[in-house]
Amino acid sequence: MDFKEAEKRAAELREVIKKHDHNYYDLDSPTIEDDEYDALMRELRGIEQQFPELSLPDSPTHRVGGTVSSSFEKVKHAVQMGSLQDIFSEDEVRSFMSGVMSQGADEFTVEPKIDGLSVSLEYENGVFVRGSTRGDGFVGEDITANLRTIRSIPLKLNDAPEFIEVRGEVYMPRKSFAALCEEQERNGEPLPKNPRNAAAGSLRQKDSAVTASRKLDIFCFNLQQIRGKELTTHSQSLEYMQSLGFRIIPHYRVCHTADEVVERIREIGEMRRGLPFDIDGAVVKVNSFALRNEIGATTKVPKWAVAFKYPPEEKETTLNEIEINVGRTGALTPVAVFDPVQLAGTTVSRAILHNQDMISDKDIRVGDRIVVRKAGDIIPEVVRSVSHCDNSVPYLIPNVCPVCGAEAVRDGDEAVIRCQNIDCPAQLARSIEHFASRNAMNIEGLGEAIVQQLLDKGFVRNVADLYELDVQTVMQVTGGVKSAENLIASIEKSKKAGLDRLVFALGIRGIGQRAAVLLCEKFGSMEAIMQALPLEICCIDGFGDIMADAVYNAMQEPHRIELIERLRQHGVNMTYDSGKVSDDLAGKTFVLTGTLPTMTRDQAKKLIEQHGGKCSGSVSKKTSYVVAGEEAGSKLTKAQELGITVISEQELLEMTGEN
Ligand code: 0OX
Repeated sequence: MDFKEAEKRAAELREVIKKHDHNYYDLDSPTIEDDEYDALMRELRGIEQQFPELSLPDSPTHRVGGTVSSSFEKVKHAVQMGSLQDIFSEDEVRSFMSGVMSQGADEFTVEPKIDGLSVSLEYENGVFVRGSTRGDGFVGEDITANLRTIRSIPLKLNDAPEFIEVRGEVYMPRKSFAALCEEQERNGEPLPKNPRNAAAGSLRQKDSAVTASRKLDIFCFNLQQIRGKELTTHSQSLEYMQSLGFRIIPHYRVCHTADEVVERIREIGEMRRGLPFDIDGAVVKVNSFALRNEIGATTKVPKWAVAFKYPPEEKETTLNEIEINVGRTGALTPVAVFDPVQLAGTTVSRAILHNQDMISDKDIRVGDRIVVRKAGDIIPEVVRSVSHCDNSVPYLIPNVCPVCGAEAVRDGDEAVIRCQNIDCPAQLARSIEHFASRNAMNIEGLGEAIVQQLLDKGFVRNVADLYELDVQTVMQVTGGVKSAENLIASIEKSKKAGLDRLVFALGIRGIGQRAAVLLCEKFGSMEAIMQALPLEICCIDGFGDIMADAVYNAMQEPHRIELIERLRQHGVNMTYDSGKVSDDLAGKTFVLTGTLPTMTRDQAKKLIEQHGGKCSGSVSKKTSYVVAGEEAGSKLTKAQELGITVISEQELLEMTGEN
């Protein structure tokens, strides 16, 4: 491709990607499969690598990857990013209202208060040039690279003014939070406390690829500065911001009386549990910019706005016990066990206490009356201790492992305390459970109870021992022949599991399923992964230094080397099969459109890739074939315009020798 063609194609791709981002993030109505989206991004990245001049600052490729400098630059905010005065009762709302009304205010907005992190976004001639945290309201930190990874933050505005700065709240949707918790749990990492905390941690990542993986989102709610456009009210500015491409605060309403304002606050409160993100209040603002100026601000907060805080759903109960769980990586996790209470629709009786700092800060002791709630409506947490009982003492996480009695020490500057014994039975049990789990080696029938019995009876000491079990032995723990036979068959079947599953099953810290696939794609075999140097691992897109070091160090541990060798001897698969069948379609790019007679799009895509071909979501001169089914739309028309060969499913099957 020459420069002119590349320039044109890059512009096309940017346009298409932007449209899909808009459909996905702003309209909640995705118009492309994830893998097709990835293919578009890959193509654009390829062009930009070949022609770096085409890597414009507004390109969506800048959303992912790249490492930012080791410390964030400070940013002085031209317009102060004030916080809000909190109020807690309807009486206080009414008194705020009468105060501002006496100064002439007759129009207000009420909007949800998103529980996230305030950021400022600056655009010069429509291009996103800088994003920063609120900091202390006067000086924040430059987190542009990380903010670029949030797809709902426009990198380029439609019909932009000369300069605009908007303020918004970055948050982690409850769904992303639940997924992150699940992943952290699978990887044996500490759980984030709540969506807000998780969003904060994600935004302050040194490696923006990590931010990108966290699926953050934003709502914009304030026009900080603008040059080249006159606006007179807040609601007008929200509409204008929306027209520029910003995702603005939802459910806001313009109200005219104190009754209307109170009513809207109640309505937002009722919506609260059903929203896909956390809110902790409603914000009431004077609508007119001119009046806002007249009313003014204190050094900290504007006097023309207040935040009404909803009481969180909290319950009081008694803390009966603090249990210590020992995880796969030896981390000692204290768990509060309390009298059961109903919260956000379920009965809860346990909550993770995270670490010693949290327990000490809140001075939580066994026997206390405590207040509990659900963070992000999902994860139970202890909010505070209400009262201690007589003779109680401050709680300290033991410095010995409760399971094996070995020393447990605080891990560097992490808050986690870990059991130091690599043969700790609890660590072994958790790591065998992880090895057998559905997303790892998928050994059906090897749950917690069976693993514990196998360990207790001394039948296994590590995962390699599983492959030496026989029906006779297993029967002693399962009780029946049939179940023992099934378990042995399942263990046998796991030998053929994909290498990515095995890499994930090994339980290397920080290496989840996705990272395992990436390692396999890059190195192809266990042997190559074991020999890989941190520098080679680090250049995998999506990997940072920490992950690379974790893999390298894990592969130097003598016990792990021995374990892998034993697994190999037992016939466990050690090579990566990407599913490739032939190279018949190598170098060819296909676009699928319409409904194919027998195959789904995913099946057709898989078939093409198995034969070395590539699939793309959009038709261009680079497309080799368009596979068209019934009701093929604009892609078919475009193929015809560009003179690209259009084939049927039948012809595709013939090309791949499948028919
Ligand atoms: C929120 C939120 C925060 C801008 C001017 C004064 C305070 N978390 O959702 N802040 C503001 O307003 C700022 N509005 C919001 N909706």
